[in-house]
Amino acid sequence: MAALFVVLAATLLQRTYARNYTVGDSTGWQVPLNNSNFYEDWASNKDFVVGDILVFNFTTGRHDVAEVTEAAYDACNITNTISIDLNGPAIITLNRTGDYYFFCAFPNHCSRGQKLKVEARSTSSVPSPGSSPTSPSSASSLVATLSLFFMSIALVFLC
Ligand SMILES: *[C@@H]1O[C@H](CO)[C@@H](O)[C@H](O)[C@H]1NC(C)=O
Ligand SMILES: *[C@@H]1O[C@H](CO)[C@@H](O)[C@H](O)[C@H]1NC(C)=O
Ligand SMILES: *[C@@H]1O[C@H](CO)[C@@H](O)[C@H](O)[C@H]1NC(C)=O
Ligand SMILES: *[C@@H]1O[C@H](CO)[C@@H](O)[C@H](O)[C@H]1NC(C)=O
Ligand SMILES: *[C@@H]1O[C@H](CO)[C@@H](O)[C@H](O)[C@H]1NC(C)=O
Ligand SMILES: [Cu+2]
Repeated sequence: MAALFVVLAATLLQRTYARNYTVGDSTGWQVPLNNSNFYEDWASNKDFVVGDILVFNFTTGRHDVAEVTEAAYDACNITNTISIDLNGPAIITLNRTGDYYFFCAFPNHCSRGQKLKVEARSTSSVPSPGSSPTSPSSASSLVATLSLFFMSIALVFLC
């Protein structure tokens, strides 16, 4: 019974680690009308981790989602892309740590602000090959272990 609760608690915890984000929320993925920092602002208060999913919601044929290098991103240079998703909504899983650069490769959409940079950090549940024991993830691992412990205790007392 206790083992079942631990599994249940672990499942609940796990869900808090992989999140599904709709880029731009209700605005979706389009050329921002009045704020060219719109997507930067959208990302600024979020904490992305490996496993999180970005949903770029757009109408196929009006926009696209290209993953590009930092240099291409900074210059809005659409010549070369790492990958490109032409069909909306595009679903991209952040499957590695580090910076990701996206823009819409339609002419002038990037320069008008349809660009997004996110940084995915590692989690305790999905350690990256490069993470060391002194990395910040050890702190979140401790928090995860403690909350799992208290959640199991709480669940046992509830029954
Ligand atoms: C994330 O959102 C997409 C699109 O709405 C959906 O297809 C997918 O199942 C969702 N994934 C999770 C883990 O919630
Ligand atoms: C800016 O544009 C967004 C849509 O892109 C709209 O929802 C919002 O109301 C606009 N804000 C102002 C101040 O015009
Ligand atoms: C995507 O955009 C369409 C049309 O604007 C809207 O109906 C739909 O609810 C949006 N989906 C999400 C996940 O925001
Ligand atoms: C865009 O990038 C390509 C290589 O990816 C480079 O050859 C070209 O000069 C760049 N264009 C500009 C305007 O920087
Ligand atoms: C992440 O996903 C992309 C696209 O699906 C794939 O090309 C890449 O190999 C994946 N990277 C890792 C580290 O799994
Ligand atoms: Cu576009």
